[in-house]
Amino acid sequence: MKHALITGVTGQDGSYLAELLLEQGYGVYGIMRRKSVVDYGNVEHLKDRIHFIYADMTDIVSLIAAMQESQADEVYNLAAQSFVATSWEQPLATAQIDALGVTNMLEAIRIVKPSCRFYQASTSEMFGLVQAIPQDEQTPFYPRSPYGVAKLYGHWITKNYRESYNLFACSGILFNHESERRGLEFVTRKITNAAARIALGEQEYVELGNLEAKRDWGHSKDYVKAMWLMLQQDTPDDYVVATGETRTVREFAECAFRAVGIAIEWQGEGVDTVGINKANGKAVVKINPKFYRPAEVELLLGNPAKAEAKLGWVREISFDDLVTRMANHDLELVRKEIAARAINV
Ligand code: NAP
Ligand code: F7E
Repeated sequence: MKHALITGVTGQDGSYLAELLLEQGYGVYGIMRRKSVVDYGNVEHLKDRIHFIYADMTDIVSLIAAMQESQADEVYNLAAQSFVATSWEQPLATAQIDALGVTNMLEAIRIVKPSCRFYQASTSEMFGLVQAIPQDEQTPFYPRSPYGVAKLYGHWITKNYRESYNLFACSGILFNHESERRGLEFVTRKITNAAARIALGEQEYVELGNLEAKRDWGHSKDYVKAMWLMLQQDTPDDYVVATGETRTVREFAECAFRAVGIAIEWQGEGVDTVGINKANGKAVVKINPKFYRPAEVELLLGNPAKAEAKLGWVREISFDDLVTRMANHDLELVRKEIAARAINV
């Protein structure tokens, strides 16, 4: 039985990857941070099937112990402070976790089991102020946030350990991928959750920032397959994983509201933009400049040709399907909240 160690197992991608690896018959080990209240996050449903190890990306001692205990054949380094907006508020913590944390993990592998294969969660945020459209493995990087800068270090140190020590180390340059398990602060889930609440009379409107930012959005379940495929190849390499389609935040909002039965009509411009529910004339989307970023990534559009040709990777979940799944999930969640409240009254 192969052993895999997942850092960030409680997160969105960690949970889908754990499901995939368990299906493949792996022994799955997952790194968890100690919290005052035990919280399995997105892997609550798998908590009896994963071997949890308490560790932290900023503490190499704990990562060495995790390698010793798991004897992992494959490490998937998904742990990160992953919210771009927070990286301006906590630039040092972001760098410690997302940049130096990668070196800590690579050193732990080198010390304990250098034959172990390594996946690094790189990101389209490294392209930032894009130097070409679409972006592929040859596109120069220009990160626009402390998060993007930290991830660029993680990307290059992975490449460096591959070249310096002959480690089987790969980076997946993944474009935005979302799901029913996405954190509520990310724009997609913020919108589907708010749309569901508005449709069920639990909220009046949602406040957003830059509606014109464009993203290449896929589903996390498809993207974790690409991670696994990268570590099954004969040689280590880096790959862009994306859908090849881009849409604005505004388009995502229209689609999400449509999925819960609300048709939106836009009025006004810039900070005065308002999304109106056509059926009753009420504002359901407003702009709050506090959600603007100090430096924005305006347009991301990935070219996944290499991943498709070399890994045989295919995206299975379309954009419309992604939005519908998220919206239906959030409608169900809000209905349950309402029902639970009714029982408690
Ligand atoms: P996520 O849901 O935010 O999960 C992040 C995980 O990292 C959580 O399990 C979190 O644990 C853990 N973590 C944070 N700080 C840690 C630390 N100091 N030590 C140990 N664990 C720590 O992120 P995701 O969307 O699944 O993304 C997975 C990875 O892919 C991240 O590295 C992200 O930067 C990268 N990425 C994501 C996307 C995307 O669109 N989703 C695109 C490209 C790259 P807690 O539960 O304790 O907070
Ligand atoms: O923002 C705009 C915002 O926070 C998307 C992470 O997984 O993908 C993710 O980073 C866009 C930005 O994701 C709001 O300005 C407008 O242009 O959902 P997001 P992100 O920053 O693209 C990359 C690939 C990662 O690697 C990251 O880990 O939406 N936007 N209004 C808003 N964003 C948020 N969060 N909230 C708003 O109200």
